[in-house]
Amino acid sequence: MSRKKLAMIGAGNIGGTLALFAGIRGLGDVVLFDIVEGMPQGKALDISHAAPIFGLDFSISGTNDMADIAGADVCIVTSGFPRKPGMSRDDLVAKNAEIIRNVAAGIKEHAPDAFVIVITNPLDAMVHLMQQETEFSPNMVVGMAGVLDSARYRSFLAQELGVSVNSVSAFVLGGHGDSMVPVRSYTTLGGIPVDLTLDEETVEAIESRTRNAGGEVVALLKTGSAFVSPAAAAIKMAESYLQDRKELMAAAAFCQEEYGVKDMYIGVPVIIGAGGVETIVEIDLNEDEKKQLDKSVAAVKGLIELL
Ligand code: TXD
Repeated sequence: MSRKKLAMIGAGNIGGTLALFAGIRGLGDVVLFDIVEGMPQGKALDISHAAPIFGLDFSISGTNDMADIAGADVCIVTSGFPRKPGMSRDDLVAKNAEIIRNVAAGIKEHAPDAFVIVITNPLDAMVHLMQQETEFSPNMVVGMAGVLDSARYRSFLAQELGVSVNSVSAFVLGGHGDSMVPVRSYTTLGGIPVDLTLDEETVEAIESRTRNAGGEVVALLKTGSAFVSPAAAAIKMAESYLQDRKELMAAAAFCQEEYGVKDMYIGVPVIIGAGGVETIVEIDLNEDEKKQLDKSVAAVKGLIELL
């Protein structure tokens, strides 16, 4: 059985890290595509030199020709530009929308059966646009944000509690922006509700830090945004698809009426398997969480209207 093929559309900070992680996790062969001459080729060559050291058998190539993504099983899209200090994710809309339209046309032509994971910001608007432009079935187009935001929430909680990250279960729903919704009522330390383990003020502070975690990294890096954790999050999603793992995770999925959301992408709990986004899981939210989610949906709607 031939290896799967993953196409990384955009070979920048996240794209290059995606390629490396895909190789380390043995997900399949990798093609790195970018418009910058030579850069994807150079990154692919460098990663191929690491393969013998880690004993990784996969082919990896870089290209400036979109046709080389032909037949990809998974396309992970980071093409676009990251925020600079002081920029909001919304400031990226016009700039990145044009890029996503071009990329969508290429994926539609060369990888019509691919599961498409969009990372480019502003995420919820870009994944919505990707599905519209490719006209792929919505279950085959998903946005990566919730896995990252949930991981940030879990990381801060685990640090505060002094426990293994494996013992903290949490997820963040809604848009990938300041209005994201850490769902405290489902956040537990090994099944123990977080409200029984930490005081209200501490949890509030952690949730606020989670909302701003991307901005915190941008402010420290000054010349770019987070790239290791976003890449890890997208690889987790690709793995669940390629290996039909049917893992539950938070992701930007197309809601037709779920959570009262009509025909748009928003971060919700989903099951990802060989059918792509196989199920959107509806959970009961408390009044405050419902209010926060409605606010987040409105913020995403505003972004989509800018497209
Ligand atoms: O959780 C999330 N979804 C966010 C997403 C987490 C972190 C970063 N987020 C966004 O991902 C960020 O705001 C950007 O919009 C994307 C990619 O971030 P990255 O840090 O990888 O940006 P880079 O290093 O600038 O890489 C972008 C690459 C760059 O090499 C460009 O040359 C390329 O995109 N690019 C293109 N590639 C292909 N096709 C076209 N048209 C194109 N235009 C630019």
